[in-house]
Amino acid sequence: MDFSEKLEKYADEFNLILNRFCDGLHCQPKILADSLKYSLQIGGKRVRPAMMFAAGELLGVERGKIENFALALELIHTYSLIHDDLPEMDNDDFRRGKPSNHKVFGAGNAILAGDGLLNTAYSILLAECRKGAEYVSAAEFICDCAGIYGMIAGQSADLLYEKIENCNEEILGFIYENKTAKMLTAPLVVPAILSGGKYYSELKLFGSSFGSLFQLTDDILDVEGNFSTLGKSIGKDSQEGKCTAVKLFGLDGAKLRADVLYDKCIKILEGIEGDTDFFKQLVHFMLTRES
Ligand code: GRG
Repeated sequence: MDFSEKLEKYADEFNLILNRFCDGLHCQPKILADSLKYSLQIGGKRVRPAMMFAAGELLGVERGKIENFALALELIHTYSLIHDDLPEMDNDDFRRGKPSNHKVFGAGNAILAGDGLLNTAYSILLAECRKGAEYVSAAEFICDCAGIYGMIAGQSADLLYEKIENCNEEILGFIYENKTAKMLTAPLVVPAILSGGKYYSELKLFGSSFGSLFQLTDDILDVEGNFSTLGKSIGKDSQEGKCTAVKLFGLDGAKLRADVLYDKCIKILEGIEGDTDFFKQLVHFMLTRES
């Protein structure tokens, strides 16, 4: 099976879990359930669940042990996209190739949809905590990645440094690490914790480097990408004066840094025993992606 077939297989397996979750959503009023399902089911690459499933296989952790963590993580990721698209944040009318949640349901309902997804993710994680101490540690790790010392801090810095000219490499590193990389480290570290700590440090470091590469290519695609493959508006970073790698280093400088991060990711993977081919190809996909 080649890389894209494997990614699709993981995404299909995850979508079964997600669809089962959506079928069980009967909250009232109906618009609340509709708005949650809309953003969960309009697409998405499902990179985070795929990474968690692949890391589970690498470390010998049963799928059943990680499924609910993958679900909670994708719920948190989807909430962050809904809130990120709001007029007061990134103000994006499109997400995953479709109108953003607030364009369909209005800003008030979009805020509630995001709140609802975050809240439900925490309920799922809390239920996992009943299973034992390592589940508590795994749940805590996800909460830390998503919270005020993680993604929310990164988003806050991202907003703060819009149009502020003294953005520098250190600030950019903080934004990359917190806004993007931590949510891509969680799917690797959760299986590591559940396996009793196998390759914990290596996978954490890999997640951080891979996450930075992910954001770097996102910055590059905002300049060079196109709407039809990306499914969201292009050119918004420079319109909004965001602190990005392209702004700091230029397009070529950003691409050079992406190559350096690619090499770093591969080197970390080479220090891990077992079949890391999926991750090596994922890194290559990220470096060369168009969507
Ligand atoms: C609102 C607290 C809060 C945080 C928002 C996710 C995020 C933080 C901002 C989105 C803007 C952005 C481009 C972030 C970095 C990269 C990223 C997370 C892209 C979207 O993730 P993908 O490509 O999306 O995995 P799909 O749609 O495939 O799930």
